[in-house]
Amino acid sequence: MTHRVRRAALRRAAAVVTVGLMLATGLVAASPAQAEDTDLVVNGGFEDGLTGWFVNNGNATDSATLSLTADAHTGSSAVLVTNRATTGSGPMQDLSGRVQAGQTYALTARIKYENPNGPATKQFFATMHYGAATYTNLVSVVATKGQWAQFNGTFTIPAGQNVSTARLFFETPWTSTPSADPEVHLMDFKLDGVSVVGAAPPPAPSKTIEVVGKLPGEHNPLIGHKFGADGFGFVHDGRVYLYLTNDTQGYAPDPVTGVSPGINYGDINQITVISSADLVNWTDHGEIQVAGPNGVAPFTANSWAPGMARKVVDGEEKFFLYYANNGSSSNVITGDSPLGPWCSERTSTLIDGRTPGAEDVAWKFDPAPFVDIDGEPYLYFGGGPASTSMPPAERFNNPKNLRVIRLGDDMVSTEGTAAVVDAPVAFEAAQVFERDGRYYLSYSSHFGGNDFGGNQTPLPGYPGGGQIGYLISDDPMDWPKETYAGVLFPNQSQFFGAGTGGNNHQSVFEFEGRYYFTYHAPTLNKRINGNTTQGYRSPHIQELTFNPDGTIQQVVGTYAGVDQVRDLDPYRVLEAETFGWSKGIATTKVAGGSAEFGDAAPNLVVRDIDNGDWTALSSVDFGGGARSVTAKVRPLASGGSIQIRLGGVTAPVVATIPVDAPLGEWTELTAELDGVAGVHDVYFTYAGPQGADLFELDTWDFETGAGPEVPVTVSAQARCLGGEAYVAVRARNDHEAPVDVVLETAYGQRTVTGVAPGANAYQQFKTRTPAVSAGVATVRVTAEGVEGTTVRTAEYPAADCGD
Ligand SMILES: [Ca+2]
Ligand SMILES: [Ca+2]
Ligand SMILES: [Ca+2]
Repeated sequence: MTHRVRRAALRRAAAVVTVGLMLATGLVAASPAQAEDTDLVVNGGFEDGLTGWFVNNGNATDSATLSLTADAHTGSSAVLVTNRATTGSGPMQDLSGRVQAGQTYALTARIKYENPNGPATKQFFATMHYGAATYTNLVSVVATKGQWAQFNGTFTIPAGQNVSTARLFFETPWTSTPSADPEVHLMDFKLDGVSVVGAAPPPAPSKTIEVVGKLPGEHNPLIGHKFGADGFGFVHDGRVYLYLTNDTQGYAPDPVTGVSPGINYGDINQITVISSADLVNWTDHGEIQVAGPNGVAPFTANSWAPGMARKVVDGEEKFFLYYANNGSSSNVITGDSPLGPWCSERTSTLIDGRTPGAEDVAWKFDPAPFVDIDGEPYLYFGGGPASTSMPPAERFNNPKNLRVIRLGDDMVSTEGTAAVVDAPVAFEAAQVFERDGRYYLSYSSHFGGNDFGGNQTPLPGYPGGGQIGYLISDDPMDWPKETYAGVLFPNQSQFFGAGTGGNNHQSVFEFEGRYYFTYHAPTLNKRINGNTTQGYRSPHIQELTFNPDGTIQQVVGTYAGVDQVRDLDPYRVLEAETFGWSKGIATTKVAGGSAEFGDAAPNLVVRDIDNGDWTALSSVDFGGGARSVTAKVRPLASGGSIQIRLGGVTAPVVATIPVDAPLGEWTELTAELDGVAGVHDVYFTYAGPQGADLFELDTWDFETGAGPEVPVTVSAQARCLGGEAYVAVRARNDHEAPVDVVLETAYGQRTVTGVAPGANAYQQFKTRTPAVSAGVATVRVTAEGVEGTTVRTAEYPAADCGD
């Protein structure tokens, strides 16, 4: 529904500039139309129990009991309101986000009261509670005792009314001391058939990132379709999991300007999880609803700066996800796997003002667990302003705002007293790893100012503002200032330029014998909005290398990132929400488990697929040859298709999957992939009618079918002729019999039949431009007596033939 509305809105916007075209192509049928009126009340007839309803809680004294009654006006049930404490005590529904200022709505409902000692008639109100304390009576009715009365009226929300919270409830007229005459003011009543009909709610603005946020060939940021900060790397079973503060949660780009208000950490109560077995192709596992009323730990409000640990507790392998409940406390939830499912073993926060040794820590946040090789678990945390009792120079240089405490064997309790981590110029983000029997603690440095004794110059060698420093110790509990070892990463703005400064938060993990350093930088935000960024951060990884004495070589931040540690094996079910690069798509969690990661793991689908959008997998090893690829797809519009290309988004199409199944149903569609062999970047490009939401994608499944192949040697070159760029492609027949060859580039295709053994098929494709960027040519070869097609690719470099 939301989708359809949004599409219609987009079409309306497009109509302004392309009316002529639309008339010419007959698309005018999609002309602007008033959105249809909609009933904005959920379960207004109480046929679905009390879903959507709760007791008005506008004042602390409001209270009542809601239950279902079979004495319904319509259908088989209505709500019965009893034990009313105030005149406002009645059933309420939250209409926030559904009603709009300036709009007129029609309200109907049925109400009945029956108390024998009550008055013969009684007035009731339908009332809206806006924001903190604005109450507006919308419609009233005078009911006759024992009979269903009908609310039937309209109301217009004033144009200037803030409707960011708007809650509808039913009540009796106000009096300050209703308990003086409860039969008149606090009678039980029944309610049924509630409806508020009016303009459909405005669609939520799209959060889809339309730019290519991670450029093909580059490995930072890790993902280009959403944000994520404070990454914590965790290795389990051959995969790297990265847990991230969900910066996308409050991202709300203006539909016209594309600019979002600045990040508001208070909006964030989810943790984003991505994982990879190769450090380039990342799977989006979606968000964990950690905090807030519907969170795993509803007694916390926020979930920032996650940290993850594994431990066998009472013979059971468990996973513990620590997070900051804003600056006030830290907490932990427990998972059966790195992907959940999650539960809370606690009913109050793990680290807070009551934690011994943490009393003086201003911000009891950024919890980073560390389980030593002997199984002893520790938690590092803390940050923020230094104690004002220190002299200014000490507040600046040695603020003593970080802590370490032993965790209980259950991982969800602490033991003993927290010890000070005396990290120079410390601000936040303590994290520990072990290497060769020594412990390394990295942390983020502060930016000076009043919280740290005013602006001062750090002691020689101490970090400047917003850098990552580190300490080396022999004891995970003992961190005097003498363990300080230097700056391991300067501020990210030094590498990524204007708009990328600000805070940082790092982790170090070991994966297959190498050490890696995670950090964040608002580089995707910069690609969307230029140098004026709004604070939305993206995860990055660089390799961490050591000097012979164990100190760390300072990390250089790059868009190139780290090497892909292994090729991707395509011969299994792959989640479509795994990709190395993407453009214009979004993901969403769907019901049911993951085909690749198991029933207990969340499953996502790729959505918001428009003509021209694409996703790509880096370094896929097809080995001796692929036979086919199958997409699990849900068509949303007719005429869509998926093209498979090797090596680039404009490379020749090697296979096409027409998405021509029934709309709205999940279907598996297959295309032949005869002869695609060896290692390639695989691009899935999506095509279909412009302006249509084409389809959703769940999984890919490649089948191997290595058959006999025709031996050929292929090459491609870019060259200049008379100031114009050409792409030349050559295929030599290494087979013992003649072959047919199709040479193809982005600039054309040529078929050469009957190429003799040892001879070449050759074509020079005219680009009709003075310059050509690097690309990939495809060669398809067939021979009599050999089944199928042999497909080979050849890369060519860029050429500039201008001047
Ligand atoms: Ca009913
Ligand atoms: Ca899109
Ligand atoms: Ca999926």
